[in-house]
Amino acid sequence: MHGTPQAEYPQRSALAALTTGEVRNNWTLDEVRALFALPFNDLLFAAQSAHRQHFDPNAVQISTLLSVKTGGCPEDCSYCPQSIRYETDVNNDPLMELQAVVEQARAAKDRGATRFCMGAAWRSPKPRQLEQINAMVEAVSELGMETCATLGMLQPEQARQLKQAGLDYYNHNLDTSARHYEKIITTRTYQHRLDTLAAVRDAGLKVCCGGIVGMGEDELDRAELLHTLATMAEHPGSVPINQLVQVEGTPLDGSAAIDPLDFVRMIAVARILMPASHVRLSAGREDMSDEMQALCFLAGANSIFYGEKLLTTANPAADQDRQLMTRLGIQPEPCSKQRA
Ligand code: SAM
Ligand code: DTB
Ligand code: SF4
Repeated sequence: MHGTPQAEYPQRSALAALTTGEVRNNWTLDEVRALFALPFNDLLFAAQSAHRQHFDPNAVQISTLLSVKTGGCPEDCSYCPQSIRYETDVNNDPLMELQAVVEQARAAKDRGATRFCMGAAWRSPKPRQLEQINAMVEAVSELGMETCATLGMLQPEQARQLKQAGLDYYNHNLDTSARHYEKIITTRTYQHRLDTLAAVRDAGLKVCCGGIVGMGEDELDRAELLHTLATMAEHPGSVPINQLVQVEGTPLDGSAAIDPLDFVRMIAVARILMPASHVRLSAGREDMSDEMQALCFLAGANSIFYGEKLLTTANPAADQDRQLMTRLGIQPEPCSKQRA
């Protein structure tokens, strides 16, 4: 069989440009689509090369999630078991007590997590609720952990209060492309999400923003989501890529599963577009083989949620993850608060 001569390979020089790890905010949608169209090996080569320009390729950042206020949410996100509109097994629990949150954070730290992410099933926090969250942020910071919160939409003043309390990251996902979004959520708009992200960034908080795949979107939707993230004035410091966790009772339960290699492509394209950001292999790892996760790390994922629970659904057991990391020679990334 005659191979294609290297010199004639049309994408060779374009591919080399992708390996440099240059941080760009001017990607075109066509460029993003072309990345998705690359042969798998070329894509993974470029992603891993870009990754190495900015990160230790054998280190993964470890975050632990805690749902500090669970269920009963008025929003209609059709993937979410915490919406009051869908009948799921999730209980409605009030906001947790400060001491209980601190105990969970300490336990997560003892198990090796460096970031503690507190999630609340709200459309947006009320003033009294934000005061209570601020107290949690202060207490978790005092443990020497990085803090993250995801509480729904924020006004600029609320973002400033969280910053004042010592919050490091705020998670607020775009979830999908602007055009697919309307099929997933009707109670808040894409623009609401962009406004919250602007408030978060303007307050000096680090942005954690990504999306979900496996919600019936096509490749163009995935390209558009990543294009929106990668053309922000500043890339989000943390980009969670979630695979839909299908939960009985939610409208998206029963959605067609995506090809695992397409999930890996999503990670690789995110890595190339935002080479200096942490890309989190986020929800959905319970449904992924070790081999698929290894490919995600090769594609440039360098953060995970650690601990047997996400917010309301299962995550791999901590010892299972430790074993996987040992098999791959992956070390936990040191905490930025301890490095200083
Ligand atoms: N209520 C707040 C909000 O939505 O802004 C914060 C918590 S919410 C659960 C945080 C994110 O979790 C969502 O934006 C979505 O991306 C992700 N998420 C929720 N349910 C999920 C599921 N079943 N599978 C994958 N990701 C999910
Ligand atoms: C993110 O992108 N994924 C996390 C976190 N940010 C808040 C949430 C995943 C939730 C999965 C469904 C659940 O456990 O309820
Ligand atoms: Fe509520 Fe957040 Fe779930 Fe949407 S994703 S229903 S806002 S908890």
